[in-house]
Amino acid sequence: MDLLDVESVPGYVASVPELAARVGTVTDVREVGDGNLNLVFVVRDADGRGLVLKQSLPYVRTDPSWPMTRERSSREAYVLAAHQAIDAAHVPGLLFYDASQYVLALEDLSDHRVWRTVLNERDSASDDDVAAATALGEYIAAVGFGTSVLGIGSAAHKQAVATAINPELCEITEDLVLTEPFVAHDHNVVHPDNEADVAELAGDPDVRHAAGLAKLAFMTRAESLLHGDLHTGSVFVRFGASPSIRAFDSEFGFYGPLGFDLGMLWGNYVLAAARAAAQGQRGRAAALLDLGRVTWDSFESTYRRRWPTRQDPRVYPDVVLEALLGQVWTDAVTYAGAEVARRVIGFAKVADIESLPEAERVVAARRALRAARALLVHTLHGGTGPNPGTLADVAATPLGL
Ligand code: SR1
Ligand code: MG
Repeated sequence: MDLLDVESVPGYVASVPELAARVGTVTDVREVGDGNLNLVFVVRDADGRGLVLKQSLPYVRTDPSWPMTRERSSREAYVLAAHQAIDAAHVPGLLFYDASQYVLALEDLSDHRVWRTVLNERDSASDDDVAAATALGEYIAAVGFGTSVLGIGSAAHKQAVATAINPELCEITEDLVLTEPFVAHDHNVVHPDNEADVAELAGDPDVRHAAGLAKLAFMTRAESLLHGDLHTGSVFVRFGASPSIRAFDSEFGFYGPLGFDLGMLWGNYVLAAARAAAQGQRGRAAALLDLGRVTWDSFESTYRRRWPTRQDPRVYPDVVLEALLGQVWTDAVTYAGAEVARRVIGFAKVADIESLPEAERVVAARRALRAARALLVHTLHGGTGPNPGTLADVAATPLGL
């Protein structure tokens, strides 16, 4: 079989016993993939039973001249299964993985929406977003601790680090997030009125210093099995009577520094805040920055709750926990800055900024880049923590708040 399409999906489902057991004759197929990489189909039978099929393309969807390993599907299946075993409430259910066709069958979350889309539609602060930010702090801590050497012990950790190796997709992050925004590169395209803002960022030697340390940590510090791409577009939300928050699309997952996932999320709160501020929603922008504190607080309390269960506690007294949390915070601040910078400058931009009218877009991009710079150099310049209010403390002024 080659790549799936809406015509071939019903036959494919019928031919795979594990899928045919879950849905009857398929009567409705919609292709809903809107990311950079994959085909995604929502599949239903006449009784309304459904599932999602996600198949990797052998190239970048938004740039077919860029080849991409299809093995990323196996890696996503591995990460998802590992995270599901630890914190099933915060990821989509993995129903089946077809390694021969690079197809993941996933729980149908069609009654959820992508959090970034929801955030971009809002014009006032919402307790629902606080609930989402809380849930994600719990998720990051649960899987961060539960996949670490503290959670599973030395031998299992070493085996997992080897199994989860994801060199091609890590290289994309090393390039797109931790290198290209800070150097001249064809992927870097901004509005002419923002070119001086980019030059200001790239011209700061401390920015490159911070990016270099962050990149080395990303490449060498195998702490926890990360989601690896935890931006607000990788989060499904269902608010209301039966709330549900799920981190999806973990194909960039690998063993890396725990602060990376937290930093990605923080960076996207800053981008949402830059949009709100450019739209004149100052109170809402401040509330979006405060989501950084919310996620940190729930991350920290979840992590602390797990600490007494750590493996081999002989040389891990509580002072080690405090140092560990300090390192996570330091990493997160820097990765947040890198994420903001790359989403404004580089290959994978975000609707938060791009969908603004031109004048507001230029202002939002300028302010976001100033916030990115402040975050990148914050710990180099003596910022100490953990400080749960870092986003508000560091990014508010650059964002004009
Ligand atoms: C070529 S992939 C570009 C970006 O899309 C993914 O969602 C990751 O964020 C990656 O950096
Ligand atoms: Mg993705």
